[in-house]
Amino acid sequence: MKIYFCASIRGGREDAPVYEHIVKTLGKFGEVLTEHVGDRHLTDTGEGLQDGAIHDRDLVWLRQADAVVAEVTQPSLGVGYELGHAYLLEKKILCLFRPSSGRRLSAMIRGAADGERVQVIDYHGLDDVNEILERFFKMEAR
Ligand code: 6K6
Repeated sequence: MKIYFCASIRGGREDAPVYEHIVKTLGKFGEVLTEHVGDRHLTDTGEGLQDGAIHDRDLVWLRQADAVVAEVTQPSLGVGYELGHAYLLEKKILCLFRPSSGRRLSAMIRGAADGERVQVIDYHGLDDVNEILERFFKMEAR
């Protein structure tokens, strides 16, 4: 199972510890192609790649992925772009959103959910993540 994890980078890294926890938990379910997104020490210089190289490499990984998991609480243009691609590539998608942030999730993300191939789950904290992922990947295996 190849998993593409998306979360905000230049959109803001305030939730980086949350991303790190999700990436660690995702490791139980498969190979996370984008582990670096969960690295709380990631800086704005990133891995030293040009933006074009990052874009092209990430889209190759996205095509290879069996499932896409996104933390969407912090709005990010990059994550929205990746989710649009994943949707059109007919990937199985799980978006995780924390209502306690006080934000409202974009209608283009929440409105894409069909409860099966595309799921948007509201969660409250790190303790919820494992169970949500177990349910998602059990459905994925069917
Ligand atoms: C690190 C910090 C700033 O730039 C970097 C290096 N850049 C990236 N490296 C890998 N993936 C990236 C990078 N920038 C964006 N992405 C992809 O877009 C990731 O897969 C994230 O899911 C998403 C984040 O988009 P923004 O718009 O929040 O940066």
